[in-house]
Amino acid sequence: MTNSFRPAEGLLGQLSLLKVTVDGPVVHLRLNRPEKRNAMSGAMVRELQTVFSNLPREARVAVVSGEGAHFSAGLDLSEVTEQSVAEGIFHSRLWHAAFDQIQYGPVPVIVVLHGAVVGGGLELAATAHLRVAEASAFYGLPEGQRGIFVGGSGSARIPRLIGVSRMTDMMLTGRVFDAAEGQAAGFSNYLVADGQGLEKAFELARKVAGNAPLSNYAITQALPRIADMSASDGLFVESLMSAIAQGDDAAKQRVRDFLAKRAGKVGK
Ligand code: 1HE
Repeated sequence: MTNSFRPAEGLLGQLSLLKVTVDGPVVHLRLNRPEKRNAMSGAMVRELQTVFSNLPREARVAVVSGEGAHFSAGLDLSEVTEQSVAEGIFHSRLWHAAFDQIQYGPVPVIVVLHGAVVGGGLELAATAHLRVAEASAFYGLPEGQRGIFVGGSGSARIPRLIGVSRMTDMMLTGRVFDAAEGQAAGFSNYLVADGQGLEKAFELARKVAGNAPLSNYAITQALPRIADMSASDGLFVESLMSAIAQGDDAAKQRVRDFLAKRAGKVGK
């Protein structure tokens, strides 16, 4: 699968800070600023928003990775030194809009993590639906050391992965988690050897792309929202979502296939 990717056409093929390639239902985005360790400038965040607002119609899943030795060094610090308070708010809100477009866009997103996954890079990783980490990955939130605070949705999304207590420790003390600690803490769903992350992500992408699109949509859209609701409201939404998913022709066919012994069993 890795070799059959082609450059994206149109707008997505013309971006400068992201390389976008496509293989049928799989869209692969690479953060492409390795000389700055994929530090995320406002322009890069806008390009991410552009991609996830303009995915090809046939896209069913997206894989995000970083070029060079690191996934991302986070916020481009060269852009914040002269920022006013108002500009800081608008800048943070730009990240929120772009990252919402990733989490609540039309397709599941799998991110491949290696080297530094820090600050805004970790906030981006937390926005994806699945995380594959290579052994070189390490996680940090140096905002405390830099005298700033997370501004790319990390305060809402990172505690969902590792809890408020671990995030507080990382921010107050500068504690860094290595890949094994990150896997145990909940940063990654899968931990693989160096150089194996993309292969694992594409294997997962094939499985995800094989699901009914409405089912994937329900999983990525309803689950995180239900987690933010009261149990009573959440269960009501669950009933609606499950009835909508079940009512889809793709679901009916899949259930019929299982009953007729044409579909695989769990774990097979
Ligand atoms: C950068 C950035 C950056 C590197 N903004 N330019 N993030 C941080 O505090 C992380 C800061 N970066 C690092 O700690 C290290 O660069 C790394 C551990 C990620 C990688 O180390 P290394 O030795 O491979 O690279 P380097 O030599 O430190 O950096 C290479 C170049 O990238 C260098 O520029 P050059 O012109 O001297 O070659 C660095 O200045 C540049 N660079 N990281 C700008 N972050 C929405 S709010 C989110 C808040 C945050 O993300 S705060 C965390 C910011």
